[in-house]
Amino acid sequence: MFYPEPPAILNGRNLRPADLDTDLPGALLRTYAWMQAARTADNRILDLFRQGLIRGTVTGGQGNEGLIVPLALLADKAIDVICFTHRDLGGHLIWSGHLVDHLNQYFANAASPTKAREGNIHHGDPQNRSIPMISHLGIMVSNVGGATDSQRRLGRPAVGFAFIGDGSSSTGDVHESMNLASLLGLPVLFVIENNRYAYSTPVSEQYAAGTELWQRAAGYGIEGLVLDCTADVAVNLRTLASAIDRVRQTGRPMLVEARTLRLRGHAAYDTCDYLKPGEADAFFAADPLPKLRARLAIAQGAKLDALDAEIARFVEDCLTVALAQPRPTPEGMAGDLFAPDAPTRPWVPSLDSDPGTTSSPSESLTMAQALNRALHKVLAERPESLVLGQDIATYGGAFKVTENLFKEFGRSRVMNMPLAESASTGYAIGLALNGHRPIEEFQFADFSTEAVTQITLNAATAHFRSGARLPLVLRLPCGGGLTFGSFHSEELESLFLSMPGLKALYPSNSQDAFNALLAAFEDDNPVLLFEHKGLYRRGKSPVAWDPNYRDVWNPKRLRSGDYATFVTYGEMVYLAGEVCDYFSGEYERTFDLWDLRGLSPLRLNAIKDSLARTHRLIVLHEGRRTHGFGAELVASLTEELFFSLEAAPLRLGALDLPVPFAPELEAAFRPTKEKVIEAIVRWMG
Ligand SMILES: Cc1ncc(C[n+]2csc(CCOP(=O)(O)OP(=O)(O)O)c2C)c(N)n1
Ligand SMILES: [Mg+2]
Repeated sequence: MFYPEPPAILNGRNLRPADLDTDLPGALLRTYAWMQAARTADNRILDLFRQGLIRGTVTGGQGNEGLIVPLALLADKAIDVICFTHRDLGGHLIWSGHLVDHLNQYFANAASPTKAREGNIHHGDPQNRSIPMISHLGIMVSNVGGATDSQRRLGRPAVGFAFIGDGSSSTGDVHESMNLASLLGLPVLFVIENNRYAYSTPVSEQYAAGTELWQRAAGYGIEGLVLDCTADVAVNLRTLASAIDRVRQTGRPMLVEARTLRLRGHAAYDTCDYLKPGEADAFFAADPLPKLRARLAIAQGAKLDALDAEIARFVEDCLTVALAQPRPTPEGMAGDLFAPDAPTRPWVPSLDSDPGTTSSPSESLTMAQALNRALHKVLAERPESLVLGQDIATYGGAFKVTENLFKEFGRSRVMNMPLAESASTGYAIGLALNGHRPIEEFQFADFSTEAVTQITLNAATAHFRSGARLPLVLRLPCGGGLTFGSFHSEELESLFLSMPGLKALYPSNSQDAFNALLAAFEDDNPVLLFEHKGLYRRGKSPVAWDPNYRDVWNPKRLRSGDYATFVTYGEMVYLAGEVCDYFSGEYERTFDLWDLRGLSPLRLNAIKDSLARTHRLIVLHEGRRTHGFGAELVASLTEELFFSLEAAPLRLGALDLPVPFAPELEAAFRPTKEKVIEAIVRWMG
């Protein structure tokens, strides 16, 4: 790619607080040059959108340069963490890359930072700690907290920058994240870009306590301040420099409300007819860019005209290059959904971690104990690991799976989290994006619905969008049969796995649970680990160090038979075993019984071979039947073998109802041995 040479002044991407004392005119000129470059590029992008050369939408940063340019110049691009939002082109230009790279993103060229898989300004530079945004505002704020904490854990005195619009300041994630940052002591500068409107909605319809958004800081026990970014740029540079320095030194978060502008409405298509008479004119009158220019013109005179012309030429040259770039092709798209297989870790080949202690080759453990041992092993052997969740520290978790870990590994590795599943998951995502490998426990799988955006739209799509690796294990105590009712009994695999980019394991015994935790931990993708609550203490079974622990991604044949192929997973494995006993005893019919174990990606070849031999398929799961995971299994298993089948596939699951509470009702809702036998007898005719 040819990169046009930028004007010399744009080769300087940094300002240090000392520069403001030693050479304020030079610092202001550099700030002006970047503001002008951002404005020129934003204006040209708008033109090209109107000409139909840019698709999607264009949400310009015109008017926001007085905030984003000083801040990006002052940040330490070598260690700090940032997530720009949709008014921050100027920040992107300063943080990393060349204007052509950023234009490639707008044009959705093959060479775009998202390989044209995301549009508009939804890109970042994960390798340089610029976290790509997703549309869902507020969601990335906790990611910044996590990645910044990761930097600090690695001994780097980083500051994180999290941007929030006046509108997005109403999202739950922003509140969860500011509270979390205060609780954990995360050095994040939260910046509210208050441009008075969220699309057409004024601040007064976002926040009942007036327009002083910075005052929210007090509610989280953090410092807050307000900054008029339309006023004196020199003052703003100094204020931002001292806020950044304060966050860097104290390690505490801080909230800045930046009063800024949105000169071109919400987006290119915005008619702006909701503005009051004269309001648009007032915005233009407050524009910090011409004001700064007028100030500099006194000393610089005609030199500024030359600089503007040079910047305009540079932007045009970059546009010419970007417009000539190849379009993307679908090649490689499917292969980029998941990060490639990660190397295995050099585990101590024993259940324990101390090579000196020779643990017995196998121990009899409950599934909860097996998971506890695996977590212990991971924490002991992998410094990049940490465990987080509600009540998991001294209490050891609602199901005591994390018992004693806190005592040994302490608060920095075994972290109690507040009731804030979305921000906690977002924090874990941020840690993972920066190279840590968090394991998050949801108290009950049900509460993961609080974090659906983080899990399905943010974490699951990260590799596809940006090539980033996101090693994250989400432990989900799931399933019913325990009289816990609708909100503590769900099976959520079909909800989550209908979205691309998540891996999932669902072990049914202690050995598989131990193996699954290691396999999930090693994976460079978000992995859902379904743990059926009814299996935590169903009994003890032998667990040994298994060098083939990754085999847990594959289905396992539990019994051999020839009448039908019987596929299930989770707690239903035990029920299915009893059903197999019944049919071999009463009907002399044997089933090839499979424990699926890996739910995503599906590896079905061995089961297909079985079906090619038996010609009959039974699929059983605990979750609801309609839209259930069994529908996918039946379709995937039979589509190539359809004409060899001797019976219609039998798909068994729960009733299509919320999980009812009373044991009598729950028994009617869930598959039971009697009901499964009855259904199979009917099916056999
Ligand atoms: C959670 C969420 N809801 C709705 C939207 C759709 N939307 C995109 S931008 C926008 C307005 C955002 O306003 P604000 O946070 O003030 O940022 P601004 O656009 O003013 O910079 C809305 C509602 C979204 N992106 N995210
Ligand atoms: Mg706004």
